[in-house]
Amino acid sequence: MSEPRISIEPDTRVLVLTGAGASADSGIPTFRDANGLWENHAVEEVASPGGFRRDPRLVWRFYSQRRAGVLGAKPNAGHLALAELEKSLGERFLLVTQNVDGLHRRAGSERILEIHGNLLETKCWSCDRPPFEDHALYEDTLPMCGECDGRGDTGLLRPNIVWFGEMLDPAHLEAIERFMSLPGPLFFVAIGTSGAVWPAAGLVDLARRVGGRTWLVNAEPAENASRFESFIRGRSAEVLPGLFEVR
Ligand code: BV8
Repeated sequence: MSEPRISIEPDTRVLVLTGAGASADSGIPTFRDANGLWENHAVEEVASPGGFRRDPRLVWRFYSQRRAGVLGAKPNAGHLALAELEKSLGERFLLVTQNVDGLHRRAGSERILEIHGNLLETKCWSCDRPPFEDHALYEDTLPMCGECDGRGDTGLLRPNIVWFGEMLDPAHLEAIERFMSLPGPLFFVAIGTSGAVWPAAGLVDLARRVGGRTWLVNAEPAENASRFESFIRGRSAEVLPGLFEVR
């Protein structure tokens, strides 16, 4: 059976949304795998502002463990294929990732929105100093800002991650809307995502509203597969390298 291919004409824009499945072939556990992250830690404990307030040490141990995992991981063939596609399409391409592992950037992707943040960045909980690159592991010490007096709060540093219950960066959402609403045909390709987390899970509906064609590439049928026009079953590292045909 010939591989399903997505042929991209010269007037077509492509928006790709990736989820944890796109990094699975780099050894990063997905959220819904049997030993996924949800299993080891209750979400509300570690990926929410309340969890950080309650137990910042636990949260920093959880993110330090994941930061170490990412530092030891390498981009896979799927990440590299998307970086190649960006080179061929230029401004007609936009990558929106839910992943916080930084592997798309390491694969060479530049037209990228990390809508849930980045594990390798840290920011201050109390002041609005810009997030900074940080590979340090905080296993038992709690990192303090040092640039602010805590403004009556803790002055603790925190991972530059969008937690559950926190707003996404409005600039990211505006950039996505703008890209989707440009004139001409739009292709929306979601890769390795179960579509369980909002507002990322709603992007397929936005793509359809503007008349875009939609594909889901996933290792197994996901709960959200029915919202896509086409479903391509497979592992991203195997499927992506031969999937796109740029005309
Ligand atoms: C927001 C950073 C407005 C954290 C993440 C109650 C109170 C507050 C909010 C809510 C609420 N109820 C609902 C909400 C909204 C909430 C939400 O969606 N909750 C869900 C659980 C129902 N969303 C939010 O809170 C968002 N903010 O709404 O703000 C607001 C504000 C206040 C109050 C109300 C509303 C913020 C969401 C961002 C959360 N942060 N990440 C961290 O990483 O530690 S989300 C996190 O989970 C990941 O980033 C990722 O996005 C998500 C997991 O999803 P996937 O990436 O899809 O991964 P998953 O494992 O599910 O699926 C992988 C798929 O890949 C599988 O289908 C598998 O089959 C497949 N696969 C596996 N291997 C491969 C493969 N496919 C291909 N190849 C392979 N090799």
